[in-house]
Amino acid sequence: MQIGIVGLPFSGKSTLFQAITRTHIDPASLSRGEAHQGVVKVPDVRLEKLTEFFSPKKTVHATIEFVDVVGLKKGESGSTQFTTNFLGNVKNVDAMVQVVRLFADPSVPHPDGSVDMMRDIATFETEFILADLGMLENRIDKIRKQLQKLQDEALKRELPLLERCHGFLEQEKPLRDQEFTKEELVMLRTYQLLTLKPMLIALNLDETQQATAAQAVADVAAKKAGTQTKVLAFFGKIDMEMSELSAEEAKAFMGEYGITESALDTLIRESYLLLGLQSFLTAGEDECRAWTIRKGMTAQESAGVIHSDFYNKFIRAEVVHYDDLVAAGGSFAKTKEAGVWRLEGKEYIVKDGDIISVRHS
Ligand SMILES: Nc1nc2c(ncn2[C@@H]2O[C@H](COP(=O)(O)OP(=O)(O)O)[C@@H](O)[C@H]2O)c(=O)[nH]1
Ligand SMILES: [Mg+2]
Repeated sequence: MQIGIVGLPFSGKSTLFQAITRTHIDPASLSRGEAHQGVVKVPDVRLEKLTEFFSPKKTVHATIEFVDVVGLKKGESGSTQFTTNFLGNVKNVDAMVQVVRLFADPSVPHPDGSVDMMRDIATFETEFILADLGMLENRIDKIRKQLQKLQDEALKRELPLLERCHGFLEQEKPLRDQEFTKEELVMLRTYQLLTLKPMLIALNLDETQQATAAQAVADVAAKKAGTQTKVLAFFGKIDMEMSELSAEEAKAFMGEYGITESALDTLIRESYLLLGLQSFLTAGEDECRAWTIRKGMTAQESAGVIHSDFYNKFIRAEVVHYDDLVAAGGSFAKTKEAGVWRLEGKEYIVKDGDIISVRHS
């Protein structure tokens, strides 16, 4: 599972990438436009609390992978060119964070000549819709020709679905906002459609624009009302400087700028949710840990994430929700007294924040 950071040239993609992965990319490799990927810890206050309760030897966070998607270039005409190389790179990611520039800095050029967030957001939407349309037209053509030669049941089911998708795109509706059944989504998966990928819009502001951040987010959110697209703001320059500080230094620094919560922590958590992921927890004196599962996974499947033996030899799961453990002051014994500690079978659907201990043979 991978989140792609996309956006116009100079919008702040590499700045964001370096801030969340806490890495420094060699400026020479940045200017050569090389792709970079990095694994990022998903911030989780629950894990901090469990670490307080159990003082474990080890605390392990869930992780997600980010990639700085490259390949978007300034075209002959002067405006941005969405090359097949770039679109091909985007196909490979599972969800996107689109960085949109709001910072004004005149020393940083804008490929389209001025800072205009709504225009830049629309540019991406249009290009992705066109790419999907082109792809679907080719495929629909091919299927129609094949069906004239031979009556293939799978293709017969696929054709009306692709035609429906084509219809939405013609009305400039991204596919992520349309309703599909599970089976339809399976059929569509092979096409790696760009407008079907979950999207988070991340507005990149200057430190001087803090007062207007909430309004900018509200404006874009209003524009995207009724869609699946999420919107948030970050402060590229400050966030990058902050990522180089220790935890205490970062706190003092945030205080100076009047920031209460790191925008990047929110962005990382939202990205994780965007992928349809959630965490269950394990807690004990050896280790406190967040494990990544997809929404809807059962207790047995979740146990298999810890170890394949746990899947094969699964008997039951001891389950208590994080909130209940906190209410019981961190004592499993007290959660039993309170009746919130349960034994669950194979088919139990694990919830975000469940603390689980697997009983196996
Ligand atoms: N003033 C200001 N400059 C920024 C900010 N974010 C990025 N930049 C600068 O804008 C330029 C382009 O940023 P970069 O992250 O390389 O953009 P990319 O082309 O999207 O990867 C760099 O010189 C950054 O230092 C910001 O929030 N404020
Ligand atoms: Mg870059």
